[in-house]
Amino acid sequence: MKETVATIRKTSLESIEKATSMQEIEEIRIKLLGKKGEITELSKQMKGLSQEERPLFGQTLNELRDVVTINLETKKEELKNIEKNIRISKEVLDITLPGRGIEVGREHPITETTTFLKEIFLNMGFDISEGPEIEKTEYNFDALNIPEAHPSRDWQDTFYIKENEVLRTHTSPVQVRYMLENKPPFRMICPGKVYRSDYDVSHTPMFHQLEGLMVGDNVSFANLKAILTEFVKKVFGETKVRFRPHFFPFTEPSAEMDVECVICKGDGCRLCKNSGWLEIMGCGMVDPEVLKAVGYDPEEYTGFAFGMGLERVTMLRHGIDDLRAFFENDVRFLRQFK
Ligand code: 2NL
Repeated sequence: MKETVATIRKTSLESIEKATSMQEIEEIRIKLLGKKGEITELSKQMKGLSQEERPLFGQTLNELRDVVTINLETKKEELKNIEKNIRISKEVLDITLPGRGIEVGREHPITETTTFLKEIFLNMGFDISEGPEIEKTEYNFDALNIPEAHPSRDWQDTFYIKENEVLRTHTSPVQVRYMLENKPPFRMICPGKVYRSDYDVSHTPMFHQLEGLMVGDNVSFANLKAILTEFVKKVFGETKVRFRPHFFPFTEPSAEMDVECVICKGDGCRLCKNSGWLEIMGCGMVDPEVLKAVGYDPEEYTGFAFGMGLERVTMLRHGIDDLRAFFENDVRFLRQFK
């Protein structure tokens, strides 16, 4: 028995020493200490020994088990280290390779125009307000004197969320909210995204507007002309403007404002359809019905309002002739604007 132990000890320590892989180590462990391993089988022979022989044999077996276990663990660590070193030596990092370029985005021209226009109005004392893109029909239509049967209310033109909830079709409801929350006198603008169910070469279902509103106790059409003319000068430089009569449900009187064509300077070209003029925005004196709807007394206060499409203003500023370019986000297009 003693000899068997000594032989197992000798051969197992030798085979552990010779092992060259983790798999080999595991195989040796099973061969010795597994369910049917040599050492396990030896311990089963304890039963056949006398009371006096047992303790010594037990001790010898425990020692054998300990020495084998320790040697297995030590070898395992050794092999792990070797494997790690091999892995690391294969990991070559070529620090002379050029780095991958990081693509840098560009500010969208619509954003740039919005910031530019906001700055102009801020300098003229206007407050800036924003509101939700999902609006009550009450604020989007009713408060703005838009009749129940007006075509713009039709589900074919407006994205309805519920019977009385829409994606705002203009930024005007922001102004309604502003009037409900503030007392005149004030002047404010509201830029933002608006939605209409319309999609062709010159219309996208989402586009951007900037509207403005000034209310006080003596706000006149002369004030409207002065402010808007000054604004247009800041955007397009010294240029002729004109106001043409128009109709909007929420202003009375109403007008459309034109600037001299930025391309032909009034001579007539393709852009201005030979008229020499470009429409830049709609405007007018706030209709008394709108003032009443937000609880203002039209005898006490008057106001003017205006609205413009930011895509259109951006196209005129940069000579872009296709609206769709704004929504494709082709970096080659965006890179042209510094
Ligand atoms: C256009 C015309 C306009 C307004 C918007 C407005 C808002 C309130 C009251 C009265 Cl709360 N008016 N906004 C007025 C006139 C014209 O926009 O062609 N926009 C692209």
